[in-house]
Amino acid sequence: MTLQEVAEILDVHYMTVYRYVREGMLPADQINRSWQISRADLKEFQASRLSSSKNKKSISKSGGGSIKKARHGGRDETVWADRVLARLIEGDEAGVASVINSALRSTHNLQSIYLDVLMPALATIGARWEQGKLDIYVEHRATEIVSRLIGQLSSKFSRRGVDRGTVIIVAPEGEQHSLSIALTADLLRVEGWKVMNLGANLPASELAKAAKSAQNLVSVCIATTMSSSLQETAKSILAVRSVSGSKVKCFVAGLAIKSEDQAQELGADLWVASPRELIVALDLMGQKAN
Ligand code: B12
Repeated sequence: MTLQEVAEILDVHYMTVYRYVREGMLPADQINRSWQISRADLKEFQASRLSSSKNKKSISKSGGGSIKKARHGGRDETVWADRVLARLIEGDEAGVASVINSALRSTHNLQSIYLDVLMPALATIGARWEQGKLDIYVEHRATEIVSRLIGQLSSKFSRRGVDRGTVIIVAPEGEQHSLSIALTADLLRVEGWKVMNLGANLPASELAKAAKSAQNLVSVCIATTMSSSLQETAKSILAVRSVSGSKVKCFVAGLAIKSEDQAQELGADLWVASPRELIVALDLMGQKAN
């Protein structure tokens, strides 16, 4: 069964089913681009949910093969992320590039390099800086290294041919975190979307102009890291709606967004907790439209 079919049975949003899969609670196999869930696994999942109020534990398929397949960011990626982290803290740009190139040779794709290697390294740097274990300049230097590196990497993975529609990706006024947008933009381009990356700190009125000018606009994704920017996020969504109506789906993402309810309060159609979820959500939207 597809994520949508399972969502109907469980009476939840399909992104919630996707989250169950990502978190290893519901075994699934990825066939071509779509996730497939067996009826037996769904039955087992439903049974475990019934008893989970008493005993909250996730199910695992005997042998565990499918769960492993459905998960990203395994032990391998952790090792690469640790290597990248060490080089980033040293400010060794050539060293970071060399570790990334080795990781790429060992079957990692761009998505895995960005999300399972670079992103955890950045998160650790952010956490150490927050704990006062790392100087601000080290964090800034690491950010600059990663920005330059993704610029080089993305050109290696550029895709030619007919695009699947335009996706705008942006962070609202007041927000300086643009790296996650750049990473996500690259990953969407690899998936065949035409991406208009508007970067960070964009006023809502300018976003509306961009949305109006975009050809075949499918979706706008607004990334918010700081909770102080949430009001601007809501304004941005309103601005998009004022020029595009409801045909363009508005997604929200980023550390400041914690739930689907919050996303709806902001006026969004959907919350995507990670770039991978955005990719899946756009795929599912495309499948529905066809
Ligand atoms: C780099 C960085 C900066 C750089 C940004 C440069 C740039 N060009 O982007 C600079 C130095 C400018 C900066 C500034 C600040 N930062 Co800062 N920063 C970071 C850092 C180290 C990495 C951010 C990043 O790009 N991560 C990569 C992304 C992809 O990972 P992620 O944020 O965890 O995202 C996950 C989800 O939220 C989601 N997601 C996030 N963005 C998007 C976007 C899309 C489209 C999608 C689909 C999904 C998605 O996907 C990820 C999960 O898969 C983080 C640490 C961290 N945890 O990441 C702190 C961090 C985000 N910063 C933080 C803070 C506090 C600040 C400052 C207030 C510091 C200060 N006192 O000045 C300012 C705020 C400036 C502002 N007004 O925006 C906090 C935020 C805490 C919070 N949410 O309340 C963090 C978490 C550090 C920490 N541990 O305290 N920062």
